[in-house]
Amino acid sequence: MNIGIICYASAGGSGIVATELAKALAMRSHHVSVFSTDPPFRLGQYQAGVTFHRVETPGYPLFREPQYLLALANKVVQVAREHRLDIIHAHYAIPHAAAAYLARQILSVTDNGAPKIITTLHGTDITLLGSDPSYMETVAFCIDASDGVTTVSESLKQQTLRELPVHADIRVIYNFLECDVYRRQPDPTLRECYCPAGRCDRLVVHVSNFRPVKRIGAVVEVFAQIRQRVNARLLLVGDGPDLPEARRRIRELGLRSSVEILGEQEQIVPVLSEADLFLLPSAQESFGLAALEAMACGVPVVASRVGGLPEVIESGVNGFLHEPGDLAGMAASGVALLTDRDLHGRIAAAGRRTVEEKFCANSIVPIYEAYYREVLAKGR
Ligand code: GMT
Repeated sequence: MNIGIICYASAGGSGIVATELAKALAMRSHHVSVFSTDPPFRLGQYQAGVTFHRVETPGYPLFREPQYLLALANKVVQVAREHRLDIIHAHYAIPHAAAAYLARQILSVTDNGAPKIITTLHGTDITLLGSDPSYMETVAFCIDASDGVTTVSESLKQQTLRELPVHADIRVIYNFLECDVYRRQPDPTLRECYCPAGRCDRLVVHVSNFRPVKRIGAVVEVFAQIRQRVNARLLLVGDGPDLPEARRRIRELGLRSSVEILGEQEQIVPVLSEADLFLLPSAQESFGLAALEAMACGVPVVASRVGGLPEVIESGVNGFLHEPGDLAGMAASGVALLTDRDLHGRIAAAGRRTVEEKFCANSIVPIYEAYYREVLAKGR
């Protein structure tokens, strides 16, 4: 198949999943055209079967805003003609579903047949933005106008149907990882650098794009409580608007020497491979790809019981979930994991098993392929 994948280039879960899907589809002999404003985070080196199409948004003094939607639809039309795309797969509804819809409309008028469009809803495109009255009508229209719609969890599917006036037949297809790549590969030099023997016993990690929904303040609070009982250090990986707030809170709590801020890191496996605990106290999480990456690398996760996280983590079995406000409970679970080696080993092994049983690329990517075929086979 010739498949177009639209995604954001920034270090967000939707772009990461779209990029991993593009690479996995190319490995399975499909031709994949990736559309974004920059080569997406984690696209990595050249791979046969994947082409990248940069969306340029030329400015004009009259405009205060870049015309991203029009430029993206325009680029999709050009590439669809050249590569005879069968499917345009929009990751994140805003505004990618609208760009795909516009491209399909143009191609159906001007060309002999248009590609089918599939929209994958990732989370905040519904929970924070799509359900906002400023976007709701257009987002709902574009979802219903898609030839296929998927969500990354059952929870997000139900929330979409509850909060938006959509009637689409939504398919749940879980996020996934390349399980051979996302596995524990210890790196003693990293350990020695961030948690040197004698000065630090355990390494706690948080990875995100530091937006309010991730509750960075809660990460620091939970770590502060853990630090009272365990000689641990915290690694913060990523960047975003709430990083200054995190720095302030770290100073306020006197934790400067116990916290290391690594910024955005494309290679996350080395860090996770040395971690002993992963904290994800988010306000909302439609799936929690970061938690899945940690589990794949044998790191127990303590997270909020929100959104799709209970579809990934069974509390007490392969991680721990607490109500978002229960920071003391999260800290207690963290301390238990960091001090009880048997518990840690049990939860870490169960986490890795869950990933292998349910979330590896080799079981999820064929589900996407089958869905593409199903959508291609049915008329609009
Ligand atoms: O915050 C991010 O990582 C990006 C965010 C997004 O909206 O693109 O991620 C969402 O999609 C990911 C991939 O499907 C999910 O794993 C995240 O749970 C989801 N984030 C939220 O729901 C807050």
